[in-house]
Amino acid sequence: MNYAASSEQCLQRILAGLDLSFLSQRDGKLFTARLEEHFEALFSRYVDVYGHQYDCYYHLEQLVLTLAKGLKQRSTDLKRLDKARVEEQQAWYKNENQIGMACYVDLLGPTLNDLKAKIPYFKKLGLTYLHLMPLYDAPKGDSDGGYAVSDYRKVNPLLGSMEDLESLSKALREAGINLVLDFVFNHTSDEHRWAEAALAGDKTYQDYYYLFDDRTVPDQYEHTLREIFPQVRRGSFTWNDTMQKWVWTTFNSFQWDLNYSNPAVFNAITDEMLFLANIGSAALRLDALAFIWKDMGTNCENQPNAHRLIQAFNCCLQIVAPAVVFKSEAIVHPDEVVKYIHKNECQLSYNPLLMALIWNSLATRKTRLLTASMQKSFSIPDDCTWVNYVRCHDDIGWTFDDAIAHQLGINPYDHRYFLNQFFTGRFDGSYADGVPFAENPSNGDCRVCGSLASLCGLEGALTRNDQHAIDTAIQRIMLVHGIIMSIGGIPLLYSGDELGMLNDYSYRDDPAKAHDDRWVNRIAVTDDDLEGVDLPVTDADSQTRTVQKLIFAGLQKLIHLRKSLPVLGAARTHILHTDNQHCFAYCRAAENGDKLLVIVNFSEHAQSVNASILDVFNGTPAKDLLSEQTVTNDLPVVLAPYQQRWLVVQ
Ligand code: OTU
Repeated sequence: MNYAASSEQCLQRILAGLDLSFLSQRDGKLFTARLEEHFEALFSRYVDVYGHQYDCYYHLEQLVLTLAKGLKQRSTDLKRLDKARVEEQQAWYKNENQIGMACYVDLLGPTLNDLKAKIPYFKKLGLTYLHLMPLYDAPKGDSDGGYAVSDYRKVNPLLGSMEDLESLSKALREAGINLVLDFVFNHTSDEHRWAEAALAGDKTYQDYYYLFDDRTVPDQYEHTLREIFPQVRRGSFTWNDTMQKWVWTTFNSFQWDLNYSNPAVFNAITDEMLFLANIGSAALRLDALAFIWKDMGTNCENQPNAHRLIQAFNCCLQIVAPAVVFKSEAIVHPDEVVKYIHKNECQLSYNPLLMALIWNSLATRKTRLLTASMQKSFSIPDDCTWVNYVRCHDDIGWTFDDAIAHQLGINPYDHRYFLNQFFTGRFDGSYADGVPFAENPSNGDCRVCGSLASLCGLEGALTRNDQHAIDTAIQRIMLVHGIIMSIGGIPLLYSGDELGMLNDYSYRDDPAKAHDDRWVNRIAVTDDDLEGVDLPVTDADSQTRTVQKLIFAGLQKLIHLRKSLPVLGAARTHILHTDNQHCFAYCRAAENGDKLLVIVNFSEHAQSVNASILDVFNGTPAKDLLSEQTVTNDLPVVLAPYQQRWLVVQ
């Protein structure tokens, strides 16, 4: 369908009917110019989703009003940033200097003001991107780590105030660090004012959620739905006594799914989104975005209308706050993950496939699933970027492509069972200390929790006081970080991993956390941990302190090196085949001919890779930037246990 003519007419009518005199002359002009550029895209998505409803036009008009108010509230500072970013030749997120970290305010701060005081530490590490886990007002006790939001405009009082957040946001910007905030828009908490109005019987707000009088419709949906947290509740619906209705709750029972088939919900949440954009966030993390549209008879994930709505949100940002980009959090089948990645949808995306398969290769010491999967799925549009991570606050799910596994003769069901056994330490010879998560009694499905260091074997090694095992665990930690630093995209560290923090089992004594094993890898980092961690190891250092310093120094070195290599900015990645099943290799290649060849050894034995891998350098001798060794191009490339080489022409 061609929307051009109808969208133009629609816009003229809307503008003629709205009183936008609250905008300054300058803002008014800016607003009209941006609408002229982006309204057609917004209109087409909105009409595709809501056009069949009698009041679509009314809601679209209201949306334009919301956007105008959003622009009015945007600070001059941020408007300047919008202009700069729109005019940028190369998007900031494509730059080799980008290094991210995700942290919980209370676990690192513990308040926003304390976090501000840690900016020098962030700079020491080289961070340019800081994702603060949800810091909004949320129910006391269990709030799913803040992912049950009661008020998007209020900071959780334990962490500080909105003024504190704004001040931190400004300080980060001045320090060259991009602030990333969560946009939790699939659900609100049951204490959000919309939910409270629904509970009080207000029909308008009951329509903000999916409510059902009896089990008829929920049962029909549940035939095809996946259970996300089967350890806390079976199914995807929760009975509410007050309303005498079933509520759609994909996650916990206190997280009510928003009803996006109602355009008023889209508009209301856009208003909240613009508020978050106007705090000064450089990117919004779209939490659980795969779930926002429900279609009977499907698994209600990754539906076409979910994509349209995210594109519509993106248009709204282009109109009001174009400096802000979206980060997709789609932890789904790899073919679905990439569908969210587009300049007009999400410019950034977590790379859950790389994450899961790095762990797979650590367990199996084999790389064929990793290589085959990355060859199929790594490539995304040039104006977007991956956010590569090895651990985050969540569990690890084994979301690889079954078809590729089958082609390699791997039974995906059995293999996932093996991975769960391996990482929970139940497999003979495993070094990992993980905890099973969300075991589903119906289908045996399971995911894994645990800190990076504990999953890499450091916990067991320290307990046994086994120096060789400690060294090996540190090598694994460096290996996996080396990959996320060099494969292309923004590496995202998880707070505490830069110090090799071990699992924290204290959540088991806290009734608000005990049922959610993800808390085992949500670990407090204290000032004592940070203080002096960048100094050289001394005899006075405890074993733990020594390990922290070694890991920190190793990471600093990788970060420093990454920032010195423009080929890790805007360039392409080619995933290579090696003749050695334990080794993984890729080549970064820039338009100007610059190349970086990375080869990693996933096994605890020395390995070698045929010299033909060096053909990418066309006969020019290469050197390894990490070991500073030269490699001769007619001899196999030798790698020590868990060694990685970053090769460039000499
Ligand atoms: C996200 O994760 C968050 O990362 C979790 O911490 C939240 O609990 C959840 O949303 C609800 O807000 O199921 O196990 O992509 O994997 O969105 C984690 C699909 C989750 C899900 C993902 C979700």
